[in-house]
Parts: sequence; structure tokens; C-alpha cells
Amino acid sequence: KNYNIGIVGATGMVGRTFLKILEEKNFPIDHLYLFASSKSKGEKILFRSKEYVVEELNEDSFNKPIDIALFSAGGEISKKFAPIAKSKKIVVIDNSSTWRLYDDVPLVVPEVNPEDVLKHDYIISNPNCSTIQSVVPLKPLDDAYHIKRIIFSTYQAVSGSGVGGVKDLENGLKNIPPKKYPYPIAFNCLPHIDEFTDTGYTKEELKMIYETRKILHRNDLNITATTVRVPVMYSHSVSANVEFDKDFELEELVNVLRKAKGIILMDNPKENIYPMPIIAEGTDEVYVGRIRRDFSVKSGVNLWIVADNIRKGAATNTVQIAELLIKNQF
Ligand code: 2RA
Repeated sequence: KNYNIGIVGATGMVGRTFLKILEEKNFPIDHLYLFASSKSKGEKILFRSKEYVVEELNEDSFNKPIDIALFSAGGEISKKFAPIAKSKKIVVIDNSSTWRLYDDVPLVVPEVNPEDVLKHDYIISNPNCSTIQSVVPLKPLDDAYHIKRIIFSTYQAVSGSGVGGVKDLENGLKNIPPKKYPYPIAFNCLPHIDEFTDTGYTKEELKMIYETRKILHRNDLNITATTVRVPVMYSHSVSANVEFDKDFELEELVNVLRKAKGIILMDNPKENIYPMPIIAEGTDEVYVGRIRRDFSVKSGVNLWIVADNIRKGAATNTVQIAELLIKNQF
């Protein structure tokens, strides 16, 4: 069976990567419908050597015979148009944070909680990029040793902010003042991703806390997070300090990760072997290294986790959810 796929935000960085991943995975597509804002209307995009014309997104866009709509066009567009698509019985896989914490909206990382995809009521949310790459190694460790507490520190690429972030880094290297960020990101770090809330935490930090609990089905998990923008183009890096209720042998813990789906272990410090953004960029795996016991607690470990934030962190995870949908006949 082939499917009709809609892409909302087709000309954005993630939107274009949806198309690339759909081609790479040879996703069974009959018709493709590309939607974007008025400024991209009429743009031509090649897919499987066929030319598609970008249409302006409007209320009638979902009167077309679309089976699954992939959204990456910001929270406001998702808020307005996902319910319209849902009303037409189109399954939406949304990359914005809008619907992620709604009880009737599955928040899915296929390697971690694939079974949740079947609980959808026509809206499924793709988690935040830094959350996706973190829960891939944390799930097998939670199953083995029951996580008690997690401390996240992230080092996030500017592509997480879209074209604006990339431009600010490129221009910053030429001493041109930033437009997207409040300060230069070149030769700098910004402890400020998304907006600050009155709790002193940014929305990005709260996403990591609440989304991790939902995906792992562990609402009791003690988690804190500090998310930082760094002068890297592609790939987010996450330092995770994880404390367990059960004891572990380090070699056994490493083997748990070695066997886990979607993970590439890169961990041999004596040979300078560890994950880095330049390694993860352009791939779909989650790279884990610097695995070492945290001697400051009874049962704890430190991990260094790197993944391409536009692929596994957004577009690939979204298409993997779509593959789960068609495998389970929705
Ligand atoms: C960021 N994770 O990196 C957020 C949204 N992509 O800006």
C-alpha cells in the first residue's frame, strides 16, 4: 500500500530533511503535498526526480486526500492547523512543543516507547531534539537499574534555532552582530534556549524534564537540566549524570548500551575515542561515550551523548514514527 503524505513547513530546514529521509528510506508514497507560508508559495521542490510545487498553507489544505501530515512550522501553525488536519482524520506528527504534554497525544521515540504510537487520537508529537537523543540510552538503563535521578547539561547546535541560528554563527565569525540571539554566539556560549519562565528555568530545560518523564513513563523521576547554546552548526551534545536505585557493574552497564537499538558506542579515551558533533552530523544514530562511574554517589554513572539534532533529533525520528504507523496500519 502507498500513502499520501503532507508536509507542513516544507521549505524549512527540518521540512527539507523530511523529504531527504523519506527518499532515503524509500517510504511508500503515492502523492506528496507540500505546504509553507505565503513567502514560499510556488517554490518548486524535487522529490524522487519529480517536481512538486509548494502551496500556501490554509484552512482548505487538509481537504486533500492526505493520510499522514508531518509538521515542522512552529508552534502557532501547529496550534491552528493540527486540529483541522485531525478533523479530516489525517494523522499529524508534529515537531513543535505545542501538544507534547497532552494526555491524549503520544510523545514517541521509536527505539524507546513504540507502543505509545497506537494510542494516538490523530495527533502524535515528536519530542524535543535534546530529549530524543537522551532517552535512547536512558531507556535500557532504566529497565536494567531503575533510574532515581538525572542531571542533564546540554551543548546545543545553532541549527536547533533554524536558519537564523546558523546565520548568527556564520556572521558572528565575521564580527557581524547577531539577529536571532541576544548576544554573539561565535566564541561564546548562551545559557538561554527558548524563553525563560518565572521558575528561572528556560522552556528548553523544562521540556527535557517533563518530556523525559512522559516518554519513559516515569513521572516520579527526579530530573534537573541546564541547556546551553554553543558555537556548533549541527549535532547536540548532552552530558547526563544518572543515579540508579540498583547497583551495577560498569562492564555490564556498557554491554546494556552496546546491545541497545539506535546506539553507537564510542568509548576508548586512551585512543581519544569519544562522540563528537562532527562524527554524528548527517547520521541517524545516537552516539554514547565517556561512560564512567560517578563515585560521588552509591550507584551512578556519567554519559556523554551526541546526535544530529536535525536528523535523529527531528526529521528522522518523525519519519520513523510514520513507519511505525504504517507498520501498525495506524
Ligand atoms: C533548539 N531544541 O535547539 C530546540 C528546538 N529545536 O533550539
